[in-house]
Amino acid sequence: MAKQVNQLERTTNMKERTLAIIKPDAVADKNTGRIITIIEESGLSILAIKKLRLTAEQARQFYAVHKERAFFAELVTYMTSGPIYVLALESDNAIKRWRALMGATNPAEAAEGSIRKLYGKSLSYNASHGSDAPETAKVEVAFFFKESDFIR
Ligand code: IDP
Ligand code: MG
Repeated sequence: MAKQVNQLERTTNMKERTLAIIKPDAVADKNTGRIITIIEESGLSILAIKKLRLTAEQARQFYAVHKERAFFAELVTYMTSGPIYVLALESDNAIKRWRALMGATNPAEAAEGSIRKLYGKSLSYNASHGSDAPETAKVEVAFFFKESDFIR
């Protein structure tokens, strides 16, 4: 029994969470459903999903790591320009899997069939966000969700 429980814990611990955002351009273009279909068909599970509009303060805080970059003000304007969907996703290797589905930051360099290739317009207006590492995923998921929001 104890062995089975340990086995179960190991299996559970292999699951990883990541934060996905369907950005304002993709929502305005009515690509939300198509992006959620890609998520569902990939095997990533949606633990929680929410529609909201970021305030400038929230956008500055969420993207604080980029605050010294030349594009920071443009990024905050873009991310607050309309509603977004935030999703907590879970699977084995969720962070890498979601970033692979999104494609490269610049849609022009993103792989054929990736979300940014399909729906992104430019390096700034690139349709989606994904956490880039386990530490950032934890912070980003907690930015929008609490543990009791997650439904399996
Ligand atoms: P990522 O979203 O692929 O992780 P980051 O380098 O973390 O890429 O940049 C965050 C976001 O800032 C990008 O998704 C994009 O919307 C925007 N961005 C990144 N680099 C540039 C740039 O050089 N000019 C304008 N916007 C940019
Ligand atoms: Mg990033």
